[in-house]
Formats: sequence, C-alpha cells, structure tokens
Amino acid sequence: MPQNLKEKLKEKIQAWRPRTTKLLKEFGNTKLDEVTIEQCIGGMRDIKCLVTDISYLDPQEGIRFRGFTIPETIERLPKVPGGEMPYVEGLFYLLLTGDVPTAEDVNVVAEEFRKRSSVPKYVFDVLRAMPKDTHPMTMFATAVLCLQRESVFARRYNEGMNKMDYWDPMYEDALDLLAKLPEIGAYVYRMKYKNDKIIPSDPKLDFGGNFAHMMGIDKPYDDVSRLYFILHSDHESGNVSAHTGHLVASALSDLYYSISAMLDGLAGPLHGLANQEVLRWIMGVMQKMGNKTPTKEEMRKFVWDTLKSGQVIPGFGHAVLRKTDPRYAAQRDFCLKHIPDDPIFTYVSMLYEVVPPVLLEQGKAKNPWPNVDAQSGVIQWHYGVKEYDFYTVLFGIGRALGVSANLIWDRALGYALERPKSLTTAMLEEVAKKAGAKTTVGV
Ligand code: CMX
Repeated sequence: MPQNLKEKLKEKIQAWRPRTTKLLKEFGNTKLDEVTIEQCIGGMRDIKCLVTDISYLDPQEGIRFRGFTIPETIERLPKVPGGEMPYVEGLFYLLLTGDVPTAEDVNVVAEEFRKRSSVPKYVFDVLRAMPKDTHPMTMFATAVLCLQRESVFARRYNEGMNKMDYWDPMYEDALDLLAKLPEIGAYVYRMKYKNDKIIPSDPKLDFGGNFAHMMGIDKPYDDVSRLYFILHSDHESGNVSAHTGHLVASALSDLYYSISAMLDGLAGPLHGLANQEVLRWIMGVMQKMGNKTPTKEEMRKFVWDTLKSGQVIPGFGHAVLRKTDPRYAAQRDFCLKHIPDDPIFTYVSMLYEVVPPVLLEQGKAKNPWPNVDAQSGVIQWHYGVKEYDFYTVLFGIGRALGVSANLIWDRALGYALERPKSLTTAMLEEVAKKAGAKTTVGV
C-alpha cells in the first residue's frame, strides 16, 4: 500500500526542521556574502540570500531538480505508457518530497489531483465577463485569484492555527489549485481562440494527457505538454516568478494570492513572456523576408537591426546561466527527433548559430547563449498552437508546480516575512566617498 502523500511529507518536514533551527540558532551570525553598490542598484544579482532545497541552478551546468539534471529527471521518473515523457505528477512528487516516486506513488498524486480537479463555474463566469482581447496571462492570473475564496489556509488562519501547522493547509491549497490549472489554461485557450468550443476534462487521463485532450490536440502533444510542464517547473528561488510567489507568501498571504502574483511576474517580457516574444520576432523576420528563408548573413543583419533599435533579442541571455540552457537543449533534442524539417525550427536553429557571436561582438550581454524561451514556441507552433500570446500560460502551469512545492516548504520551515533594507542614493554616495578615500590613500 503506497504511503499517503501528506503523511510522507509530514515525516520529511519533521526530519528537516532541526537543520534549519540549528543553522539559525547556532550560526545565525555567520556571513555568507557581501553586497556591492552594483548589486544594490543592479537587481541584486548573485546575492546569496534565499534558501530552497527543491532545485539548484549552476551557472555552467543549469538546473538540477532535487539533485537531478534534466536528462536524469526524465530518465528516472515513471513514464506514461505509450509515451516518451514522464508523468508530471511524478515530477511534483519529486519536487515536494525529494524522493524519486514509484509508479504507485505517481498514482497517489494522480488520484489527489483527480478528486480536486473540478473548477467552480464562477471562475468561468469571471473569464467570460472579461473583454475578449484580454491577454491570456491576465485571464489566467485572474482565474487563480478568483479561486482565493476556496483557500483552506485563509479559513484555518481565521479560525486560529498554530504556526507549526501552516504547511498543512498550504499543501491542501497547492493540490487543490494545481489540479485545476490544466482545465483553466485550456479553457482560456479554447474560449479565446477556438470559437468557444470547450472540450470537457477526461478524468481518466494524466495531468499532461488531459491538458492535451482539453486543448483538442492529438499525440504527441500530450508528451509535449508533459515535457513543457516539467522543464518549466522550477529554477531555484531568485527568478522573478518564484521570488514573487515567495515574497507574497511570506506575508502569510495564501497560496492563491501568491501564485496569482507569481503569474503576474512571469508575464514580463524579460521573463516568461519571452517565449511569445521569440515567435513574434521570428514572424516579423519571416514577413520581412516574404516567407523566404533568410541566409545567415541576412539573419545577422536582422539581429543587429534589433539591437541597434535598442531592443533585446528575446530568448537569449540569462541572469544566472552562462552556457546554453539545458531546458533549451532538451527541447532542441525533441525538435531534432520529431520535427527536424519544421520551417520555424530551421529559423530557430539558425538563430542558435547567428545570435551568440553577434551578442559577443556587441559586448554587453554576460551570457550570449539561448535560454528556455528560444526553443519552446516553435514546438507549440508546429502542433497547431499558433496564438503565441498563449505560450506564457503554459510556462505558468509548469512554474506553479515548483513554486507551490516551495511555498509549502517555506511554511513548514517557518521562513520569515521578507523585508530587505533600502538605502538612499545619498547614503550610497557616502559609502562610495569613503571607499574612494581609502583607495586614494592606498595609491
Ligand atoms: N539581447 C540584447 N541585449 C541583451 C540581451 C539580449 N538577449 N541579454 C542581455 N543584454 C544586455 C542587457 O540588456 C544589458 O544591457 P544594458 O547594460 O544596456 O542594461 C547587458 O546586456 C547586460 O545584461 P546581463 O547582465 O547579461 O543580463 P541581465 O542579468 O541584466 O538580464 C535577461 C538577463 C534574461 C533579462 C537578459 O539576458 C534579456 O533581456 N534577455 C532577453 C529576454 C529573455 O529571453 N528573457 C527570458 C529569460 C529566461 C526566463 O526567465 O524565462
């Protein structure tokens, strides 16, 4: 008989808590880092001030989920029969517990999702009341926020709850919400772009398979969805979406508020919206070329024109990574295997050759290599999802898995209200003056 997921998590939490308590009590004053003026003004790059055990991002190697690289994660998680990709449910089990699930463990998560998956009608009513040209991310985040009235955490907090129990209703909210996201996402898509022809959920299917079914797209789109949700799930805690979710939850806002806010952060063009921007940029190039494939020299010119007009090349660069993103590589492998002759994939492959040398020549970007967003739209486009405004919703469903797992652990380990300290420009100038005086004396 497989263990109940919440019971298993409870054991893990109880075993982990003394480690955090000991670090705080005995080593609380130990220094981890120093902060420079550049870090203070320049977006806090590389300041080590967040804790998560769910994933770790190495600048050279890329992401590891609970210690596993992407290829290792895909290899070890139980696969959906007849498909190449693992169950998304298994990935969530791994993120949450740190253990690789058995097929039975995956079934336990699938059953949890199944019994919580029904979306209340009022959510769809709110979506329908929004103007049709509302961005899909606005609709998606609104639907999540609407569901806040269901929050078990908010209800139990109002009843009076011991701090040590906070993780339990966060767990309930997380499973309740995650179970509904595929249906909400597919509903937004079909309502907006497929003449409002909604396809009902099929509870017999797994998370990714049911999403593909509700999108109305045949195989292998089920595997595409599983791959997509797994790759986008977590990228440690400092990225805008994860950090926003963590920050909002640190005020003891419940999981619905936090995930809705995390989606708002994801909707920025320097973050998750870059996947729509990549396709928009490529379509612009195709239009200018009259659908003729450009030569490398012509593509180089398009890239330079974009840079000279003061815009970024979407899908390239990263705040932490300094090599090609392994999430890009995993999707590229999928394309090479399944859609090698797709015309947009030809463009994306050409960009892989052309953009990095141009960015290096320009000399600004610290990382000239492609990130996850450079490769993801082409797969969606190939399988018929040509409405690229929708792509960030897919990223959002995936990211919610990782952020939810983090939020449960945040509450379990009692992570504090987040509240860094601001300085004024005059204070920075004073620090700079003193540092300058020291340097001058040294000379
Ligand atoms: N095209 C043009 N210029 C770029 C660039 C790109 N792809 N990547 C970085 N630069 C520029 C920056 O804009 C910055 O210019 P300024 O000095 O004029 O401000 C300079 O190079 C240094 O930036 P950096 O330290 O290398 O990168 P940051 O950590 O500041 O920013 C990121 C990281 C992702 C915002 C940036 O690389 C970028 O804008 N990329 C394009 C958008 C994108 O693909 N975002 C998705 C990232 C992945 C994700 O979160 O989903």
